[in-house]
Amino acid sequence: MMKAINTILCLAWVLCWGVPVSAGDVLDKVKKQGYVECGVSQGVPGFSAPDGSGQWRGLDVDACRAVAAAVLGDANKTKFRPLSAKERFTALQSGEIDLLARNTTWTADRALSMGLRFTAVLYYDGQGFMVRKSQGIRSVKDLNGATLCVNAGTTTELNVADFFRTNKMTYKILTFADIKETMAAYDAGRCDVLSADRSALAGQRFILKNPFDHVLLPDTISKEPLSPAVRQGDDQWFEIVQWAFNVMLLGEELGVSSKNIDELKQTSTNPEIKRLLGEADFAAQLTIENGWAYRILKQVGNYAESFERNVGTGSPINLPRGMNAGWKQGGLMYAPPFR
Ligand SMILES: N[C@@H](CCC(=O)N[C@@H](CS)C(=O)NCC(=O)O)C(=O)O
Repeated sequence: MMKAINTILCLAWVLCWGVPVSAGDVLDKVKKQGYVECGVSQGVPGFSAPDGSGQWRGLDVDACRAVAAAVLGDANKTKFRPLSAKERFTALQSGEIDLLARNTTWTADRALSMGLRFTAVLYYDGQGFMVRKSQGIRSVKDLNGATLCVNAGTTTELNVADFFRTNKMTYKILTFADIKETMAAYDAGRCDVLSADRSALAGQRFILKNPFDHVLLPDTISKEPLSPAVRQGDDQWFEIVQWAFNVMLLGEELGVSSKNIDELKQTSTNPEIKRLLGEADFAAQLTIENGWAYRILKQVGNYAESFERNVGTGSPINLPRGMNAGWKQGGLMYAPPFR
């Protein structure tokens, strides 16, 4: 009887949440395969997109590279699997990928009903709207009756429904599985509005035929805390992924960058920096090799370096730090103490 109940429960788990995973499983798998496999987007510049030479780049990509540097000693021991918004959760649930780092919003439903654990917000975002300048639209309140192009399987799609209903506005929505199709439909004039995370729109405009014929409306209609996610059940892997990112934040806060790290390792008397750079870096607790935080900061850099390189004002995406500034600068980026 008990066996039958167990089988049913197990089947229900597998059907709803995928293959069960227990502590240590993912790290063992990653060590055996020799790389960390990360689910990424099909191309969102600044977050995850291949550059001219086919190298994946972006904030999400760096979060993944940090994990590889920590657990395998080399940030390049990564594989990136492009996934549509719809495919991404199944790929994680089934264990096809070790980590999802794909401009994914941390929501209650995804955390509580889908067997996922979000590790740490790597970019605080919100949903925005892009329109053609020639349309003369100034705010979302001018969008009554508009046709919108969005990606299927996203919070974007759900927020549009809430927003238009709440504001008693009518709308038509065209949804596409692939971002390229969404962009092409908007570019071809099949819809009046392109809606997505603001950070994505800032990068996506460069895919349009005439990027500066379009304008991003000032309104933000949602919270989109973007975070990597792992499967529930493997606490050890969760901690590794979470602390790999925390180290990037701590590096910025403590002024440790890929450029000055070797000098600071020799000369710093700051106790937290000394712990971080190898004296007591909790490697044993994470069951990885000592020096993991050093490897992340040396090979990938701190959060400020990653932000500037990928999406900052010095990059084509040109996003200000805003909410994504460190807490000492009045932003939301805050890592627990390293002690
Ligand atoms: N953050 C939102 C939206 C994520 C999303 O998939 N956005 C689209 C529009 S920019 C995208 O990234 N598409 C890229 C792709 O299809 O690979 C979510 O988690 O649902």
